[in-house]
Amino acid sequence: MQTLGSTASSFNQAEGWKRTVSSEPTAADSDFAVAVVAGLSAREKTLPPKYFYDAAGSELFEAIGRTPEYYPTRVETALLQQFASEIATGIPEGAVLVEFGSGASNKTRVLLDAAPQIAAYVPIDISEDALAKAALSRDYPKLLVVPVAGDFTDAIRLPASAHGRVKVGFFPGSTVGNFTEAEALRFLRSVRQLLGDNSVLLIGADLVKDEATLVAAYNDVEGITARFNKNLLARINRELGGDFDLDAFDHLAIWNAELNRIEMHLVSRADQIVNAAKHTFAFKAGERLHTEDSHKFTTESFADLAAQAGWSMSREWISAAPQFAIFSLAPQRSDSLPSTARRTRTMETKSIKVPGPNHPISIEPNPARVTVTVAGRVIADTRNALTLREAGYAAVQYIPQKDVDMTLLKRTDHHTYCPYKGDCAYYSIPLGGDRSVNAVWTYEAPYAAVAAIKDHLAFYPDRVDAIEEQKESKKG
Ligand code: SAH
Ligand code: AVI
Repeated sequence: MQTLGSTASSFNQAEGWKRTVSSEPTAADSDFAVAVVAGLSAREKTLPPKYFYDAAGSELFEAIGRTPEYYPTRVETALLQQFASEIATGIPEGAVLVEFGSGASNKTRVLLDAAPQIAAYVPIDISEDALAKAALSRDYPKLLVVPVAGDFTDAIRLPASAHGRVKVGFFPGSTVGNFTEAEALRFLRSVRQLLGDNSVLLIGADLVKDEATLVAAYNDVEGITARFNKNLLARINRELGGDFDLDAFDHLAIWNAELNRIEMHLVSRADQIVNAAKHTFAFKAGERLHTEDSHKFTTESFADLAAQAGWSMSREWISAAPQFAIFSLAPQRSDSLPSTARRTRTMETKSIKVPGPNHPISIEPNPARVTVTVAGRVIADTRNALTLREAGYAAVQYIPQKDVDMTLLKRTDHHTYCPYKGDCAYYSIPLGGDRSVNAVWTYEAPYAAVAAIKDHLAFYPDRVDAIEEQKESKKG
C-alpha cells in the first residue's frame, strides 16, 4: 500500500500551552500526539475529526450508516443506484477513479458496477484498516487497484499507473462538510490541480433540512454515534497513554443554524484532570471538547464554493427528503478569463424565486440600536437596522450603508447569488485580518420582494468581534 509522507502539523496555541502543558512535544511525537496536546490546551478545546478513524472508528462509522437515523449513507447509496447509469455516461473509457476518504468503498462498488470502463481505482484514506478491509481487487479482478494511505489534505501524488488517464474524482459521504469553508476551498483547489483539465469530480453533499432530522442523525437512540464520538478518547487512551474515563463525558450533537452545521462535542460531566500524551489537562464540569462539524449545503452554496475553487457545476442529482445531493463538477474552462466574464456565464443559468409559504422571508425595522465591532473598533452603529428572517436561517441584521464606516471596508471580487434576493457582493474588513475576509455582504440590486435591503450591509457573526443589539426603544 502506498503511503503519503506525513507533513509536520503546524499549530499556534501559545496561550494554551502555558496554561496546561508541562513540556512541549518533540519532533519525534506523532501528528496525533501533537494535535491532541494542541487541541486540549486551547482555550476552546477541540480535536480534528480525521482522528476518529482508527480501525475501531472506521467500523463505528460503518455501523452509524446502518442506524435508521443516519440517513446520509442510505440516501446517497440509493441515489447512486438510481442514477448510476446516467452518472456512468460522464466517465470516459480507461478512466482512473480517485476516491477521497474511501472508507469501506461500498458506494464505489455501485459506480464500478455501472461503469466497467473504469480501468484503475485509487482509494485514498487515512485509515489503513479501512483500506485493507475494502479489498476490491477480489470482486473486480480486471480493475487495477492502488490504495494510498494518508491524509488527503496533504500533498497527494497519484501512482504512476494513473498517469495519462482521464481522472474522475469521487468524494462521497458529505465528507466535504467536515471541512471549514477555508479548508474546503483549499482542498477543492488542490484536487482541481491533481485531477487536471479534463477531469470530473463527483461529490456527495448533505443538504440543509429540518433540525429534528439533522440532530437525530447525529444522536441515534442506540448510541452508536456517541460511541464513535467517544472513540476519540478511547484512541487517545490506546495510543497516547491517556486515562480518559469515557463515562465521565456526554455525547452532544447540536444544530448551529447560523453556520449551517451539526456540531459534535464531548461534554465533561464533572471537574476532572486527564493525562494524555505526557501532558495534563483540566476539564471543568460542563466544558466542551469540540470534535466535529458537519456542514450542510444548498445547491447554491455548494455551487458557489465549487466556483471559488475553480470548478463549475455540470450536473446535480438530488434525492427526495431527507435530501442529499450528488454533484458532478467540471474544471472551469474560463480560468484565464477575468472574474466578471466568469460571472456572466453563470448568470445565464440563474433562476429567480419568489418567497412564499415554503420559503418565507420577512423584513422588519429593528427598534434596537445595533453596533458591529471588529478588532475593538465600532465599524457600524445604527438605530435603523432591518431584521431579515428567511426560511430556517438565523435572523440577519441589515444595516444602512450610511451607518457603516465604509473607509474600514475593502471591496472584494467575491460574488454569490441568491434566487430570492439576487446578486450579492462582498467586502473584507482589513482590521480583522484573515478572519474578516468577505465578512460583509450586500444586495446592490435586490429582487422586488426584498427591495428594502437595498443600500444595506450585513455581517457574518463569526467574522467580526460582535454584532450587539441594545434593546432600548428608538428615541426621536
Ligand atoms: N466514503 C465513505 C466513508 C466516509 S467516512 C462513505 O461515503 O461512506 C469518511 C472517510 O474519510 C473515512 O474513511 C475516513 O477515514 C476518511 N478521512 C477522514 N479524514 C481524512 C483525511 N484527512 N485524509 C484521508 N482520509 C480521511
Ligand atoms: C464522514 N462524515 C461526513 C460523517 C458526518 O456526517 O459528518 C461523520 C459522522 N459523524 C457523525 N456521524 C457521522
